[in-house]
Amino acid sequence: MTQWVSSSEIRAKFSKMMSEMYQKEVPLYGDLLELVDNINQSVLSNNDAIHIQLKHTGELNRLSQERHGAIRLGTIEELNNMRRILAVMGMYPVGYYDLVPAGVPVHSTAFRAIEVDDLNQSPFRIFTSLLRVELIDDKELRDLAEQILSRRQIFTNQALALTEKFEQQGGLNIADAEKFLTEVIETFRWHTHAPVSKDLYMALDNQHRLIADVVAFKGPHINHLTPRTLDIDQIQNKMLECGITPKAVIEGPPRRKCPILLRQTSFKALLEKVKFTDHEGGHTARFGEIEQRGVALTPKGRKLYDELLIVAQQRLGKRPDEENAFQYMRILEETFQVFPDDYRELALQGLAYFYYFAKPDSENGVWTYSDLNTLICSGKVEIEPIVYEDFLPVSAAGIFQSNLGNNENIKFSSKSNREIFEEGLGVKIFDEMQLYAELQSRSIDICLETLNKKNISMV
Ligand code: OOG
Ligand code: NI
Repeated sequence: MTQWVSSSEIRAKFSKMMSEMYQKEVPLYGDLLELVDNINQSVLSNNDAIHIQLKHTGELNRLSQERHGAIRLGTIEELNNMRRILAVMGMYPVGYYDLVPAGVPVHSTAFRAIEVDDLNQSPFRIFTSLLRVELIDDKELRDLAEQILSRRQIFTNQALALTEKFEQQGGLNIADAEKFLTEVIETFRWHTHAPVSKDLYMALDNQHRLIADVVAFKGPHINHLTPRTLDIDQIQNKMLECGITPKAVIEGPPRRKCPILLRQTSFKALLEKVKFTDHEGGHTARFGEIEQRGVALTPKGRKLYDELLIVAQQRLGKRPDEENAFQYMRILEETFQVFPDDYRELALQGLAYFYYFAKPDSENGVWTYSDLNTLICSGKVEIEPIVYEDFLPVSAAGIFQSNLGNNENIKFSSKSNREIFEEGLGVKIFDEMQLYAELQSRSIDICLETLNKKNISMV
């Protein structure tokens, strides 16, 4: 029987190839990687608790691998084929993010692995946005944009053919997998030649930089890659020293003893030369980003997070920028004081998701779900945070905007359209909350089973 290469292996290789390509295309990203690696090493050697926690949850080995990248697509057909291609690498759409209310004319999902073992083999994700071309208000320009997009083919024939082969056979052999990767990477490459005139580029850019970034180029160049850091504040402060200009503020929750969800910052997109069909010009789109991940929140915890974020932003009274960055961070920290900053408390109050582990126990009794808090408090059960693998719409909008120039005050009047997005994908989007809840309950089942078995054998 033919041996298929595992999807996780293909994904790990892909992530590595993307990183190599992006370091060549954007050398500053290589400098950022070096900085991240140095700081991760120093945090690990100075903080035993973090070291043990990462080891316990299987995250230690994946730390130095890439975490995520992002692309922007132009049509439903592109989205559909992207979904098929990423499925070959074991990446599935998780979470729906509508960025239109935040003034960014896209809706998005993140393709990623779902099972813990697969995530630990390669956590690579691609935040994938679909441009809402229908939101271009100038009809003539909109028609032109649609025409240009409908004509382009962003995948090579071989990439599509091998994807079909995968779908038919249920896998790819080594030679096909290698070929698949070299073909697929072409879709994400940067092109210095743009297939539109400079005037058209300017007209698109005038509507929104994002529209130009999608419509004026041959394909969805990867626009950033993001390694995971264990101390994002240190990096934010050190970036300038290293000749890298950071965005004004870190997106997401404030610094805490027990990190929650996701904190992100980036260096600003660089101006790159572009050859349009008639003249030379420039385009800024590609940047580097860093993320620090914390525990995944339950719907109850997430509600509290969203509420507190709004309170903090209202207290600041305007969009966070260079001038008020320090003030915003202070307000954010003050506002989040009411969010418990202790893992046990987060678990007891049902605010975050955890893995549950049985500790050796000698007491009789049959434990059930309702005893969990008692078991945690008496030390019979230990918990470790389940890391948040997804994204945050407000933060994502902040990342987009810091790299798209200043047309951020545009208000698009359109409703969220998850159904259209899913129809384009051709599959349903996974609900991230459900995935975390399942992980937690699986670990609780095993934990209780272990404890109860011990009790029975003691009798
Ligand atoms: C995607 C921005 C969102 C994140 O980490 O939240 C994102 C983009 O700029 O295309 O990557
Ligand atoms: Ni990102």
